Amino acid sequence: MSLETSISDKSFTNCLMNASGAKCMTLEELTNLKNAPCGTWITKSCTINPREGNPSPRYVDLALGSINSMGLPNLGFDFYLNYVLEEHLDGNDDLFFSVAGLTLEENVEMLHKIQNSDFSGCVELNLSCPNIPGKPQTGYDFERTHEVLTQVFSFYKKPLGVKLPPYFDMVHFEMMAEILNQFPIKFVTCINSIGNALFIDDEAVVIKPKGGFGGIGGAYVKPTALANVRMFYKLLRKDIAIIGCGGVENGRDVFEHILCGASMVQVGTQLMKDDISVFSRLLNELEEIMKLKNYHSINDFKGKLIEL
Ligand code: YRO
Repeated sequence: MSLETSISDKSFTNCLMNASGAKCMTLEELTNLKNAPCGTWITKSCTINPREGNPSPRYVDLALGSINSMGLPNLGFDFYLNYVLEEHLDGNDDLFFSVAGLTLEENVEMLHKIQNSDFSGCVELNLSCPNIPGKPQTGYDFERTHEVLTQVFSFYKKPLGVKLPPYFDMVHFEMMAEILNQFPIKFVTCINSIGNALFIDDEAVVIKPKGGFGGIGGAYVKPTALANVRMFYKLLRKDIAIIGCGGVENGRDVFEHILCGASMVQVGTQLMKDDISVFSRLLNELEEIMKLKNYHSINDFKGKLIEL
């Protein structure tokens, strides 16, 4: 049996990786991911300058998932560029570099530096980055998304994909897919957390920033994540791979993401809950399901969700 999968011109020994933001900010966390049995890993979304992020509590583990308003804490672009360049010197370009500039200009500046570096892995551009004040995040501003991708692909020639927020309206799926299909995008990652949710414990919010509002991950978001994976799998060009993210707690959840069309599956909330041992458990559970169904490879069931 093989769990091998591929994205762009890169192949991975298995379909699992962390979701950006989960245990991937510091060198120690990134080294743990490198040594874990995941197919690859991704760095924390970065900005040019290091950021402390929001005041704590800013991440809370919930029975059915998590809520966060981290505020993009990261060690700054130079740290992550140096990190991926050291991996490159080790002969490894099969990792993902997440970029989340606070403006289009900041994204362009970081991508120019990556373009001019020896890094030849994949960039995941986080479209949940703030946009123009008073406008929705980039991923919810379709015109702005077109403008961002036009600027980016005017000079960026290495493998690049986008991390999308969840969509809930069929016309929004179609509008975003129509835009993405115009660009040489290699993958889309569906989904980022469901934004601006509110969790209450007794009579109080549970995180400090933004009056308690934060992004939801975990079991709460799985049906939305699967719908986004499925719809983009159907609407996007066949050479654009889908990376599934959202609500992966066990091997069955990984299996469902792949059935919907995911080539790779990210683990966020459950990585925070279980730490790095989550990957070996998920791989064992996925292999068990594949054995029962007599599937020998990811391609035996990828995208093959049965519709009635
Ligand atoms: O708060 C974060 O750092 C964060 N949390 C998420 O669940 N998804 C994200 O993409 C980010 C980083 C980007 C942003 C939401 C802070 C603009």
